Amino acid sequence: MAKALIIVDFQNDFTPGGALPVHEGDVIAPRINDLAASGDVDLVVATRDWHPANHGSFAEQGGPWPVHCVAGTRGAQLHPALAAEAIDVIVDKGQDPATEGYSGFDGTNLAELLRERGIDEVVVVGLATDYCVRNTALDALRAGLRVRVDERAVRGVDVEPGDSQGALDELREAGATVG
Ligand code: VGL
Ligand code: ZN
Repeated sequence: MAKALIIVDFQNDFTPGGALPVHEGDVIAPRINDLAASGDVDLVVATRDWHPANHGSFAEQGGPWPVHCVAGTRGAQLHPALAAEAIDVIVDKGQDPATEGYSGFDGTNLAELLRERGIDEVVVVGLATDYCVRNTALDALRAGLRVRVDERAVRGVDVEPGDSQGALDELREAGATVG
């Protein structure tokens, strides 16, 4: 069986200077690149938050977030510090205006892709720990995959202090390895 690295939403809008910046969101780039190049993973997937301009999660639509990651914009592009040549497949998510689309499995072919490639274990990294990393890792567990979250390669929004730590605790309780 095989292992995949899932890089969640490492995009310009989630890093300092972006529309919805995660504190120190950019500092995880070298760690992500190391994991992607380690030879320890058989497949590298990068998800992108890829919203229509009228996405329901945007404040102007009554949602909780500023406009971010609008499909095709600079803010939605993968962060330039990510070693693009290491990425095998890009999975766009959050395209349905009516659902949050936090999980890389939500409304995408990610589960099918992993099944086709014989993946039984995933390492989940990226942004943000308390939203899209959390939801993607929980869905991976529900899909029957072994899940490890690389603690050094994630950062969170922490709308409330401790949200990211809470998400990591929740993931551990749900069966993921966090370390
Ligand atoms: C995310 C908030 C809104 C994430 C995406 O990638 O964690 N967070 N959209
Ligand atoms: Zn979003």
